[in-house]
Amino acid sequence: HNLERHLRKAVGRGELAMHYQPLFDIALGQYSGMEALMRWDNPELGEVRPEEFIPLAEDTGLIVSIGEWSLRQSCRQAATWVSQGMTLARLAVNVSAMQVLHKGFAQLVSSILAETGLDPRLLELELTESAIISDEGTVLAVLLSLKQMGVQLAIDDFGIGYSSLGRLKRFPIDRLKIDKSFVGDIGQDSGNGGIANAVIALAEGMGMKVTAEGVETDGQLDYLKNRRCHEVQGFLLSRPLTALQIEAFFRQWA
Ligand code: G
Ligand code: G
Ligand code: G
Ligand code: MN
Ligand code: NA
Repeated sequence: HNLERHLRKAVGRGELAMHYQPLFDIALGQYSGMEALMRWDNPELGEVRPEEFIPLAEDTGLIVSIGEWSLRQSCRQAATWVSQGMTLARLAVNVSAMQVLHKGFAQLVSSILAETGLDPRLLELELTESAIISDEGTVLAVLLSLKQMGVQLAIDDFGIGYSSLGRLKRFPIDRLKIDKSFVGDIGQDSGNGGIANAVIALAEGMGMKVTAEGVETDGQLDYLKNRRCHEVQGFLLSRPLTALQIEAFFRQWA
């Protein structure tokens, strides 16, 4: 309850910040975009981990306003970077199921794009499987509006939820992100990459792109490269960076 009280005031008090984790095209060995990740630093509580405050924000409904802040802030930052000549490639932003189902979500995205001037084709929204298992008609209509604007859609943490393959096929999804637990299995006796490999094949079969998250070792990177995974993300390549660190990253690499 204490946490909730603080979280309610976090946006207004400027305690939230966006960090950005670079993504890499495996075949080209090149930067291919970034994922925006929210951070919360409270004067009393210190840094609260997203694993702790995102579920609380979802349970209390606060995710609707906090998520709107996150989307606007990261689109504004990305548009600024583009105007400065940086090769953004792609900005991926996480959205919770409750945000997508909240009335007017597609309109909100459209307004934020218009207001910030970010090219819709540079924006990708990462949905969890819970977003696509909820009321099919409603979600499908929202996703189709987003696709019409040119926004790209990804399913995050793929494989740990309950989405049916039939529904996945009917939805306008561009990309699957292999959950980091399955990437962590690569090179372990348990699992040993079988699920990661299956998700790569599934994406291929459905004509979708595939990104592996949580890549921490050269062995995992080699495995994913050999199996033609398109893109990787993880501490091996880069941790999530502050906006200032991203600018230094661009000066060095892009
Ligand atoms: O960055 P980290 O792995 O700690 O994030 C933990 C979880 O919080 C992830 O599941 C991620 O999708 C979620 N998350 C991070 N930033 C945002 C955000 O801006 N909006 C929403 N809705 N979820 C986020
Ligand atoms: O659920 P989602 O995929 O949005 O969460 C991304 C989270 O994963 C971020 O909070 C980020 O900090 C974390 N992350 C990114 N790369 C790695 C990694 O290589 N290993 C681990 N354990 N976590 C990672
Ligand atoms: O600087 P950092 O610790 O984020 O980078 C870790 C490693 O990730 C680097 O040694 C490099 O091999 C790889 N890397 C980071 N950025 C790029 C990039 O833009 N292009 C390529 N090819 N590799 C990169
Ligand atoms: Mn994500
Ligand atoms: Na997520």
